[in-house]
Amino acid sequence: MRLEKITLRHLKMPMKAPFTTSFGTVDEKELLLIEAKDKSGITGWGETVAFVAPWYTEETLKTTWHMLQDFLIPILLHKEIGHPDEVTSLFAPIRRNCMAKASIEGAVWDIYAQQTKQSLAQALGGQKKRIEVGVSVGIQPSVAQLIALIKDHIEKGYKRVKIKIKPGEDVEVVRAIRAELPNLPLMVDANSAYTLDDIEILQQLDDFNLLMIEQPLAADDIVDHATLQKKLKTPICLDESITSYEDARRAIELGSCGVINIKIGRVGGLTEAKRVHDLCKANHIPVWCGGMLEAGIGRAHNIALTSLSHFLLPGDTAGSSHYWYEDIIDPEVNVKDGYIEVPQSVGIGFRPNMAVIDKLTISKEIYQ
Ligand code: OSB
Ligand code: MG
Repeated sequence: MRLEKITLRHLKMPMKAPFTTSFGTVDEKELLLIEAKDKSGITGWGETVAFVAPWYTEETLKTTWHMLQDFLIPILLHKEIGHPDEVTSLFAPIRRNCMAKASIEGAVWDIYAQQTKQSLAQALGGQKKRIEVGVSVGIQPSVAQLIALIKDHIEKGYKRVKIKIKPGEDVEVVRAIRAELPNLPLMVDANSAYTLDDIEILQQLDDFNLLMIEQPLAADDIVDHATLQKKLKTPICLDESITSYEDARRAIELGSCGVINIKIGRVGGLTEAKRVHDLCKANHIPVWCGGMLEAGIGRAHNIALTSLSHFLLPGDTAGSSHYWYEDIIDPEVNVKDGYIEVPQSVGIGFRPNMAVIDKLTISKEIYQ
């Protein structure tokens, strides 16, 4: 393939409910959509997952735009590409900026899948016809509201619930949930809000039969996570700490985690995500697909990735209507009885809804 025209759109999407973690609140999602056109006329789509502020990782919406415009698009435009894996090598001289890289690499994978007349899931080697879905619930104003929300999600069929914790809103919150829902598949995500000084709090969480504790310690620290994992029965799941295959290899070698959450944007693309998946499979470390409050294009990529065999646990891949009044794809992502059907049509299996996209676009730039 040879990319001849790339359109970047900056979208602002109102969210149905604000999402609060240990580091802040998102109440409106901004994202970039990448529309890449191949010389054969096939169009592929990608989505950036960086937030406006750099609290989850160092990338922001503006840094992803800068990287795309000044480095990544010039590398790919008018270059002959045989297979999407080549994009990872072409981007290798550029350090990190994983979310920027992943967004355009995703569009290349979409084009490749269409050219080879496969679904994106098939192109990645995914076999599953449907995937299990969990839900991530942000920090709520009260424990009563949190429990009501969790019950609502269970009724909708979600297979597991993840809640966000932070110092002061942890053990007692989990205790209150467990008192009412003793058998709920439950996990917690701290987004790096703790240090080893908090070990006693984290050890108390061991008593609640949690599926895992996600990213309790610093994003760049797999050493302290290894120390902590030795003192906990509950598996640690790494999120922020794993930005590549090499990070995953080192974390597994050190014993820093029992589970890894894979996010396409965090590891720099589908090719790298698949490598992390394969490594975890070889090492018997279960993986699941994380979420970044994606709109439909990003969601479609997550679904395709989750069709790979070693995604053994439900992901943060809730349906479109969980986040959006109106999603940017047609049909929208639908969760039924806790499952999403993996589309079998060519490419990502969802059509971009141009009317909604145009309505939400606040600026647009064309590169050719
Ligand atoms: O840590 O997994 C996370 C949302 C924003 C940033 C980081 C995280 C999350 C979530 C929500 O947990 C996942 C989703 O529903 O998309
Ligand atoms: Mg997380």
